[in-house]
Amino acid sequence: MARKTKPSAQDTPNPAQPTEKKVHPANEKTDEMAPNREVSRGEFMATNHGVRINNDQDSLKAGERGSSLLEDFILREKITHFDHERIPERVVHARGSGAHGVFKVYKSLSHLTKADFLQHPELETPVFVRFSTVAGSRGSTDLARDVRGFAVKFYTRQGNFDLVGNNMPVFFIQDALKFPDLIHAVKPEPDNEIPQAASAHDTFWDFISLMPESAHMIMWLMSDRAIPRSYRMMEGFGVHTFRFVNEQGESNFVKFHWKPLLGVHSVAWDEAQKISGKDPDFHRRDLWDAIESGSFPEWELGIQVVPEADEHRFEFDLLDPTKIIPEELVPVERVGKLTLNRNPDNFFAETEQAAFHVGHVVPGIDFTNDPLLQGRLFSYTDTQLIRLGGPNFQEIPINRPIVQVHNNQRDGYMRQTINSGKSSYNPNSLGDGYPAQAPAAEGGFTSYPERIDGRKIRARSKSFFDHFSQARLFYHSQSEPEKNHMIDAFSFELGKVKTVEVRQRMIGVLAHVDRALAAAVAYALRLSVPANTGEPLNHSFPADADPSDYQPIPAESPLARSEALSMANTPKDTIATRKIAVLAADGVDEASLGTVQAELEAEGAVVEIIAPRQGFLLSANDVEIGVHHSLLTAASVLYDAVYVPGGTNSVGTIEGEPTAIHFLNEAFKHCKAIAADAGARQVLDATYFANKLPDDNTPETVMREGIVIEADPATLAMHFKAAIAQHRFWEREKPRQVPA
Ligand code: HDE
Repeated sequence: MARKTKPSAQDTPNPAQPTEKKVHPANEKTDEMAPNREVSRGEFMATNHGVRINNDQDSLKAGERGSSLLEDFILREKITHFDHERIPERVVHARGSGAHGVFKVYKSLSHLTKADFLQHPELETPVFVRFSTVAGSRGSTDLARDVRGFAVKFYTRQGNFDLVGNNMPVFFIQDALKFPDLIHAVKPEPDNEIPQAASAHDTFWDFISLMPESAHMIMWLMSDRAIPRSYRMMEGFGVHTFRFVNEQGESNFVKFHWKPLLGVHSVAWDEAQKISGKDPDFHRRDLWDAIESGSFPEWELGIQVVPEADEHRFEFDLLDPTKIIPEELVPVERVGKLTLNRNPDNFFAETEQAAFHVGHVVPGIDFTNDPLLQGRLFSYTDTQLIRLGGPNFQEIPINRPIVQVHNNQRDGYMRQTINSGKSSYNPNSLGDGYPAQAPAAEGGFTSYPERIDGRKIRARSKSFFDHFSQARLFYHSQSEPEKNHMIDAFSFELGKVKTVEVRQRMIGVLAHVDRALAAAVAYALRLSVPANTGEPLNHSFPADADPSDYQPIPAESPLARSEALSMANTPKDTIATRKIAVLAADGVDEASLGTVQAELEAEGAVVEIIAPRQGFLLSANDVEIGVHHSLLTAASVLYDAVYVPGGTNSVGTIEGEPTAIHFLNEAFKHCKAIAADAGARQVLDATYFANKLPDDNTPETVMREGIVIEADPATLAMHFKAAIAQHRFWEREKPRQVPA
């Protein structure tokens, strides 16, 4: 029989492994950068002074075996440029990934703000977004337990607005003065620079245990939010309370949110650690691949608006960055959509050189007196001066606004703008008074005239001293599996702390959040929960202060739970971009594999075939099927679900492959959806979860167990899709007896 050929993985457009850019949408900003874009295809090589190079293989020498000549400007230039290729990495958020996109508001927000980009539903505002981890170096793993940065630069017609947020809505500290301390504590320890990209060490927990204001943030950091499945599946938060100001000069407080349309999902901690070895670029690759394949990541912009008159309505202070406004108290209104649709052309030029600044605001958006925000307003420009090497970093293509800039700032290293004319000062008459100041009606920025009365004082407002009520609210809002993950996370992190006093002190802090939580962590560390002795909890107070003035004030949140705080309540209605592994070998049943694959791909899932060998496999009916990975280059932790198709020979081979059985065991351990053709049941019988296989295929069983065994491929696909959309079956961990 003649062998039919199905295009191999190498020829098939594979959304997860593109060989060439397919989607390249342009926008006003990417067009504006075009003159800086270099494309060398079809061109000759030249030196930086534009002279064509004839020989890029050999340096200039005195004779074939002679010494190199100083005269060789080609060698000197190339080596010199290379020697200077590196710039300092960001002092925090060094590891990141960026993408271009667009933002559109759903309907005009003119009643709240005069910001132009929030007025016109038909207007597409270009954006550049950078996601990041905080603690690790530029080359560290994406899957560290950490906060994620979520920085958005809007290139608006009124100049750039940067919303420099995180994937958690609160922060560790209340005052910018403590930021260097926090970062010194979490970064690798200074004597041996260990550990990389991890908070699980003594200095971090020493600091945290002495700073009870961090309690709320620590709950978020020990939750699964700190190990996202994808940048595309994280929420984003502006953290601070900002101000909207409308055309009439009226101001409202506003909190910014980003809500991912794919829902909020995480991986398991064991999985995260393994991904860090198998593919440390997991999030970077995931973002890149999704955009290349046209599965554009999307978020809705949400706002919580609080009228000025309600500033003191809450039991917490709106200026305190360790507090959220629970969505039950002020609902999040979804007002627009962000779509990322284009990868950068060059990582360094765009992602690495992107300079975000929380102080980049446009008319209609203004600051509040949050002391953390106020400190940030200084830090972001200052840090670019050292990182990007001088005051002209705003002229780098990725940073410059789409509007032309005219002012009297001049010169400095690497100046790009060629300012014409004699006058570079204001007032001037020689330049006819230009550039002119813009009246507010012409878009000139005017600060909100907030009334300020006060004495100059280095102190903290008493309204910032409830450190535990929202930490408690967060913990109590989690599902049982989420609570278990947090207990495990605390036990892991504190278990890595060598100083027992620090562990013990931290248990004491946790006891103020929830005694059961503290007891569970104490049990794992073989410590006990101390009685509340009234010992000072807060060690962060000024030299001459009375320590008792700086201790937390006990308070209760008016809410027992907030649904929005638990990822268990996230929408679970799509399998788009989920990665499904198919374990198959020669002799696979092509028809059933094809049906299931087509059904999954029709809903946007990415299906990859994993076989004992690379290249292709031959189905039972002699069709060549492209292989994406061999069992050697794949790993279960890189997929969301796994399917074993039928076909006697294929099933026999997979059953006899220990790596394939390990793949399934791990997928089970990490609570993923698993499906097998009824003819492949023997493969599942070879796993450690053989005695946990469901007896039936009813939707209730599938939704409880996440395992489908079925003969009819269409029925199998239907149940499997429902299971994949659930993301993970955390309940499987319940006995917490799953072998490693
Ligand atoms: Fe940052 N932060 N930060 N930060 N931050 C930086 O700026 C700083 C804070 C955030 O992808 C730095 O360009 C201070 C909160 C993101 O390029 C630096 C304080 C939030 C990014 C800096 C904070 C953030 C940064 C380092 C306390 C969430 C990455 C490199 C007062 C709302 C942006 C740089 C990117 C980066 C200072 C606290 C978010 C040093 C002083 C709170 C997403 O300027």
